[in-house]
Amino acid sequence: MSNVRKDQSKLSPQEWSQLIDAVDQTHGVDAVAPAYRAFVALHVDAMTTAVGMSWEVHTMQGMGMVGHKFLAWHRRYLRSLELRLQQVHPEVRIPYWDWVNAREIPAPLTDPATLQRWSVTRGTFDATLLPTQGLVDEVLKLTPFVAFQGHLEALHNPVHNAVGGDMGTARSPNDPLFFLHHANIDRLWATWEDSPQNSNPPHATDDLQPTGPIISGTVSDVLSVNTLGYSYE
Ligand SMILES: [Cu+2]
Repeated sequence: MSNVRKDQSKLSPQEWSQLIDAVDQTHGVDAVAPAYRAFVALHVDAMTTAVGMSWEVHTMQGMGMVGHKFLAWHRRYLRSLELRLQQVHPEVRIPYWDWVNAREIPAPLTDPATLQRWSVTRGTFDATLLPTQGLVDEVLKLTPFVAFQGHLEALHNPVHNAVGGDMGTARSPNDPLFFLHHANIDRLWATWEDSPQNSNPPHATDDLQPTGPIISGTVSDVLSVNTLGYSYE
């Protein structure tokens, strides 16, 4: 199995340049669908439109919205982007940003020229907002699924705010760092799933929405990363 998502700190310069080039090539006006901007637009819809909120992708306090499908939806969403990037460079994998151990934004994704090409905005990075190992360990012990997912989503939010700019908004995927952050969240879920005492989601038969080139199938279709064709190093 070569579809292994690596820790971003272990990527070779060549792996970084292929990843960045694959993102570049999905940005062009004549990029094959789904283009990068379609991924961004879908996430904006998920957070800002009444229909999008019915997809139950995020928990939004004060709006009565619970992210029943937070983990499942983002797993499908990341995998779709990864498959799209592999149409450009078949060797590309989405690396994960383990912010517990690497408490800076990965250097190749701080290059001003690259960020400008992608129209990415960033705030003032605040590493003190990044979760610690102790917090991650607490969340990994939680069961059943609903408690685990809710706390993992809550733990993931401050990372968005630590980076700021696009990452702190509904269009957070405009910053490709989004995908490295969410790959780490997905990896923690996969780790949790490996424990035999942990239960599956109560919403397993629900469809992931909206059905289209990026999102399809049900929650139960994405409960195994191996079935989806990848794994974590
Ligand atoms: Cu999201």
